[in-house]
Amino acid sequence: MEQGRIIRSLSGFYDVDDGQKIVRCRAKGSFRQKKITPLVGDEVRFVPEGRIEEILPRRNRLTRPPVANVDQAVLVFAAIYPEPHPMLLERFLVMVRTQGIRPVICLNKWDQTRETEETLATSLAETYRRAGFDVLCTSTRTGEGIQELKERLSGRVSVLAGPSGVGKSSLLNALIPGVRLETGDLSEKIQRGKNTTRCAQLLRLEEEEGFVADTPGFTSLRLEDVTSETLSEAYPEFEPYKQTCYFPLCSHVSEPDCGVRRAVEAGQIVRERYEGYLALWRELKAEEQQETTK
Ligand SMILES: Nc1nc2c(ncn2[C@@H]2O[C@H](COP(=O)(O)OP(=O)(O)O)[C@@H](O)[C@H]2O)c(=O)[nH]1
Ligand SMILES: [Mg+2]
Ligand SMILES: [Zn+2]
Repeated sequence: MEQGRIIRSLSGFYDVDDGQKIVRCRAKGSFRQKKITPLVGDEVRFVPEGRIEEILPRRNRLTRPPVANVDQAVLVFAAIYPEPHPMLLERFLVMVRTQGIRPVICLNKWDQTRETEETLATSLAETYRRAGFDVLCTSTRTGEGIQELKERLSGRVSVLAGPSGVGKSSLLNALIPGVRLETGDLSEKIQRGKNTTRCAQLLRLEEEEGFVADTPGFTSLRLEDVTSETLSEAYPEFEPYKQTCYFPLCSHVSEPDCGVRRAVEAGQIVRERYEGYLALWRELKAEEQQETTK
């Protein structure tokens, strides 16, 4: 049996790269019964006739976009249009942290902003930088930030994620000489919900010795593998203040004498991040209560 990595998934077929060649495979029949779905990024054992026999243990996985075994996730939004979606960003950061994946925030189409003008994108950049995130402002039109993005991708396996139409495929076209990913006209995309990128695929960065996945866009994201009790683990900046909460199992929502809320008031924790935590905590709590009354 041979071993390789799934680099592309297209309606039931998987292209597996063993380092020398790419073999188009189907998944073994029993995967379907066991509800096992191979993902781009999976290390698999396969037979040369084109059948995946086994998926090796995953380091991590995301459901949206569907990938496994990535080091880093670059969440891409457009600066102005389509308008950035702060709670989608927040959800995505939680999912990424929960899976132990390094997050990078990329605000593309920065050419659409003006230096003097405050926009949602400029305030997001400022907020998330203050919260300690790596935030890049890029443009495939002017080339701004492309070199920085290249540096982040170097030597890592990354995935570009985000809504449709923000420029993920365009960024990869700018980054990787010779690839020509299909990009889409925006008005068509928004009006008809068109997704130019239909499949996830992993591309090799030759000089930088990394891999990067282009993925179809998504606009909603369900929180998985996280509960109201574990949510705060996705907020590493809360960590130093948790020890000063009066209640050992403090949820940092309404308990008295909460160290996290004190730190928010004192400006030591970025308020927008805490508000994001609160919104997601309430959502998880409501879901959990529904589960128990079912
Ligand atoms: N103004 C501007 N438009 C861009 C930029 N990057 C991509 N676009 C345009 O945005 C549209 C969507 O791009 P695409 O790469 O298909 O987005 P994807 O759906 O995220 O892969 C296309 O019309 C691109 O030409 C940019 O940096 N600035
Ligand atoms: Mg695309
Ligand atoms: Zn607390």
